[in-house]
Amino acid sequence: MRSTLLGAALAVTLASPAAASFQSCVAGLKQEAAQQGVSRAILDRALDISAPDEKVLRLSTVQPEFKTPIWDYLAFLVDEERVTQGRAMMRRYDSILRAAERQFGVDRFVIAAVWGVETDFGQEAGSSFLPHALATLTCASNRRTSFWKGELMAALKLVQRGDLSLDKLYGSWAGAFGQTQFIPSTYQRLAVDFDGDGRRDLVSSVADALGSTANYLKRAGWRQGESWMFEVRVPAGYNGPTGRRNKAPLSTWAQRGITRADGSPLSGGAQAGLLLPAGPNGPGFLVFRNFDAIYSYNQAESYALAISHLADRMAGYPPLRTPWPTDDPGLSRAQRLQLQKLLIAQGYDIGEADGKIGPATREAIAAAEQRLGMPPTGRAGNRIYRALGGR
Ligand SMILES: [Ca+2]
Repeated sequence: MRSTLLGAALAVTLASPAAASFQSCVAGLKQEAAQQGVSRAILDRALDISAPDEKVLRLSTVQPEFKTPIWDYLAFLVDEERVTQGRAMMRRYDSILRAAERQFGVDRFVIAAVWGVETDFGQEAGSSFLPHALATLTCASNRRTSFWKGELMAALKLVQRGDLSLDKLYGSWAGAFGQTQFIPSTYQRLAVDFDGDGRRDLVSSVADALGSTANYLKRAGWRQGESWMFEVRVPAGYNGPTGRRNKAPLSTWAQRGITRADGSPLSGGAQAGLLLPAGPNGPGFLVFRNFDAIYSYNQAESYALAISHLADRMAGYPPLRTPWPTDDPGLSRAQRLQLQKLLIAQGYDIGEADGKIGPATREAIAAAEQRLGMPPTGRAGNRIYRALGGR
């Protein structure tokens, strides 16, 4: 009886219109890839799937319900731990970084900062199997399906070409993978074999990953020897031009009352735009053409700020001079982890402490805030951290 019921349930699942249409879509993708030169042997192993990757579907539809303040974002992406580890990694891979800097003309601190922000220097490259993830997005989502299909084809061709074996194709749900998180089409276009073994392996070869990142930034318009960003001091009540694209010579910014962060004057004709990510009362930054090259890596100013600042910190420059306009600053990764442990110790059920602030942690923070008579923000900030005994 039980087995009959189970069998019936299974038959219903397999025959459901959604499952059938997913399978026929995947069969179509296999055929198309075969026509583009990918072998049947690779395709049978890459796309031996009968149902969508549910986790990928879930992640692809999640709306970020919580807007991260810029000071939180920078506090965990550019914490002392990453700066210290980054300096150690830069010493360890010094000859590779210097070779990439020489060949592509891109500053080695920025190359290393991309590596540090993207995967914590190769430690967190993602766990989704790309062919499954990209077939899911092509066949079972209804947004940008031709884009996802192109990425799937590019990933399969990397294997066909001999750059990578299939078992290296693990990355983010959206297809970015390897030590510096290229999507497959970018990989196909811009990856370089920087260790000279004949294959472009951005998963296992640090040299290939760093060389390819330098090549990417060069192609994105990097100008050798020029600055990318520096912090500035903005006059109180400044309401003049801002924005990455609103560039003007440094001499013009000087006329607008802006100085370097230490108060020394600006001069010269180099073109820069002014960013005030937290308004005129927070830190200000002049950003140059090279900042735009970094921006193109991930199309977000906060991201480019994090890379730029991490590069500066690894090069020995100090933390920002102007504090963020908040009385509740952000937490480092170590503090986030500690905050979760404190919540668990107080009986909040948030699963295991992993340092990642998800919905369960935010709910527990809000409950803890409420219990302590604080406004329930659900945000992992310094105030709740201290209130729970963190230091
Ligand atoms: Ca190689």
